[in-house]
Amino acid sequence: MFSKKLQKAFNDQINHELSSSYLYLSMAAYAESMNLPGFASWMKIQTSEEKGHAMKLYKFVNEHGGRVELQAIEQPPVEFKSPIALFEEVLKHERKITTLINKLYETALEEKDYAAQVLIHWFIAEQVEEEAAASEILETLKMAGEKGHALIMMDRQLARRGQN
Ligand code: OFO
Repeated sequence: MFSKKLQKAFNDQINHELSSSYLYLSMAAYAESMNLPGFASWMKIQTSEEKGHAMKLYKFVNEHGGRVELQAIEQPPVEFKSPIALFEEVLKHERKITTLINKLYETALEEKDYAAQVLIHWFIAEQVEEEAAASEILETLKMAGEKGHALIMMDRQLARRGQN
């Protein structure tokens, strides 16, 4: 039995994942405006992944006898101060999502919904990867700098995401 409380929490999480997708698309647009095609490509792949996360939850809600109810998506930020600030924002955002996923898991525990718990395990592991990827890029950017040659090299490196 899919409790109303957990169903609402799942619908909220669908919204958070779609909002993430929208945020990364806005970050891609910023990168395009800065002539950083590699950064833009990385963000566009992230956009698709977030949509995939939302759809994983969507599928589960339907299969679990629930009802998907989509909610409004807030306007994401349009401007970012620099490529470093961009990835600081990515890391901050993913940490926020991790907290939300953990809360979703706590609700599934309270509601004794074992199927939901199994699904959320996947998201818990995914968040570890999401935070690690953002943190690694951020640290490299801070070390190498975000100007001239270093920025071009970083842009090329980010362009390789999804190619191997
Ligand atoms: Fe869906 O993991 Fe990022 O936000």
